[in-house]
Amino acid sequence: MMMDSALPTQTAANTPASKSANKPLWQALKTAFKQDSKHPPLVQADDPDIARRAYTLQKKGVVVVPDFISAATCAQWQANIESLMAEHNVRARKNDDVAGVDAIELGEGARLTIRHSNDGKDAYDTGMVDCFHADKALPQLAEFTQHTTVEAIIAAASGQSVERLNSNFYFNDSVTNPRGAHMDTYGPPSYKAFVYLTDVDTLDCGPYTYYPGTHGATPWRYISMMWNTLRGFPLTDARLHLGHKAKPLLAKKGTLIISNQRGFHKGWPQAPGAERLLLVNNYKSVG
Ligand SMILES: O=C(O)CCC(=O)C(=O)O
Repeated sequence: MMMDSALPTQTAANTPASKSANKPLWQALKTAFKQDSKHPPLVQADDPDIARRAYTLQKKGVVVVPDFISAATCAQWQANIESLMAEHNVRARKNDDVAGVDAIELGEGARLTIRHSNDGKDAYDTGMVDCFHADKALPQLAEFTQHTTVEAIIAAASGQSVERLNSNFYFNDSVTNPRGAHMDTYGPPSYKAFVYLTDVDTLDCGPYTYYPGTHGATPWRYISMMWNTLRGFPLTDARLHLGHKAKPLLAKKGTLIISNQRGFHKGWPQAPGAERLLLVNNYKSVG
């Protein structure tokens, strides 16, 4: 077992944020402002379904597509992930009384991480399992990780082609203290595509939660960044989002959610005993 308390920021949930979160404030504000002064491109797609979804993604920062992956495939992938976790005794290790992140190398860059706590100012996501490059360990996930529709929607919304950086799975079991609202970046947008592999149809399940509209130019981004500097929090935290409504995205397994990670988002706190499993692809625009 490798215990590495120097790894707490290395979850898919916060890696992009942590890279930029410690920039000097003036530089960060300049980066945010440069992005905010750009006009959104025209949505361009021949396929009307893609165009419609891209328009919603561009306008709201998030789009939800039900029945994207069949229930049978979700069940198959869930079984594959469960056996991978069983092989590495993950459910038992989640209860170890240790600090930091427990990391298990799976080869070819795939890595299972179990968050026990964050060593920063707040503890969060205790018990969350985040598997990096899950598709390297489980190639059968390619039907989702390499899905061209997802990339087409993001490209039509952003006016740029996209590159997939990594594909992870998140397994949340009784994560009652998820990370609070945050943006992954205040610079050029990055996107994530999530697919629920279990039904996430009650708040107890801990749905992915988005603040629609916060991906665009909003004064709260700047106020929040200045506030964080004063309080010593990462610049990407979104502790002030007055007037924006959190939208917990309740949905059945197989539902696809694409979100612009410049917008404020978080996981909803789970009830003790609740479980949630999802896949997530992380994309960046490549001009
Ligand atoms: O687990 C969740 O619902 C939130 C995930 C998140 O914040 C992220 O991937 O950036």
